[in-house]
Amino acid sequence: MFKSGFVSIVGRPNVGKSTLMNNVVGEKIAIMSDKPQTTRNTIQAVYTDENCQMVFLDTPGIHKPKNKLGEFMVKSATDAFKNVDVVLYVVDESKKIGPGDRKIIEDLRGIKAPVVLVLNKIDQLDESDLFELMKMYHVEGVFKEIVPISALKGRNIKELIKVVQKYLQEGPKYFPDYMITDQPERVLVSELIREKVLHYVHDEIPHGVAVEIEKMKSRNDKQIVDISAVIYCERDSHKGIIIGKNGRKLKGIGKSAREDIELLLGSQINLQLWVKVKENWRNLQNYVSNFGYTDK
Ligand SMILES: Nc1nc2c(ncn2[C@@H]2O[C@H](COP(=O)(O)OP(=O)(O)O)[C@@H](O)[C@H]2O)c(=O)[nH]1
Ligand SMILES: [Mg+2]
Repeated sequence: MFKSGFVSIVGRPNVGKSTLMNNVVGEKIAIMSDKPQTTRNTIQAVYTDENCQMVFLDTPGIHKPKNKLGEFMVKSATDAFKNVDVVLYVVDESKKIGPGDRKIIEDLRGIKAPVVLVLNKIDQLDESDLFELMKMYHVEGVFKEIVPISALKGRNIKELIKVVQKYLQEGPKYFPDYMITDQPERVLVSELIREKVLHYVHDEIPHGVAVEIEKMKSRNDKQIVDISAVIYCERDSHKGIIIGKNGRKLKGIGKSAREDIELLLGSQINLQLWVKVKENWRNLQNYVSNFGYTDK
């Protein structure tokens, strides 16, 4: 019997949802960073083996929205509670259930799909802490199972797959074997660039960064793809920081983005980056939509 289904990955920002999804499918589909709210869209990644197919939905972290972009992100995340076969609720090694998690747990009580608690970052826990945490979540009475993992170190991922498989029904193969994501190449490329920007900048700048691919075209004669992209930020001062002294930071961003994009596309890349300012874009609906943060 072949089983299949949709599995959403939900939880607060920064608990490791994207890292988990990437580890499951073995490719970098969703960008990761130590900044909260890195993921802005719901991203699908497909895991297929001989017995089952799971379509994972990586969602933006659930938080209090402060602008139109935030509203879109939280809506995408909470929509992922509905019409799925299994929900993976990811938490990290925090010792207490804070108000953010409390709200999510209460929402999860009302849903139909089975909820599996994924306790991530166990590489940062000793055994007695792990036991205490499992007990703390167990008494909530919401979770069908509790699976401790380390998404970063790849620990216990296979066991997690087995647990999810248990809760799936017989079903079709929705996607061909070779397909691992619904994200178009252009989007993956712009996300990789955004990831590098996040890596290089701090404070409030990352939240106001968006990347738009203006051109992406392979040359006929050679195995080279020309890409030009604009990094948008919200202030002139931010633009200066992203470019850096003598353009050094932008060069660093370009170099590491190019390396990742070459791995992704398997060809040589000629990458041109520009930085532009669009004040307050996160509150301007047309910009939020233009940057791809829109219901499909
Ligand atoms: N130590 C440790 N760090 C992790 C683990 N999983 C994720 N992280 C880190 O947590 C941060 C947030 O990860 P990310 O996947 O972007 O979280 P998301 O916001 O929930 O999608 C990154 O710096 C990851 O490297 C883990 O298992 N152990
Ligand atoms: Mg994420």
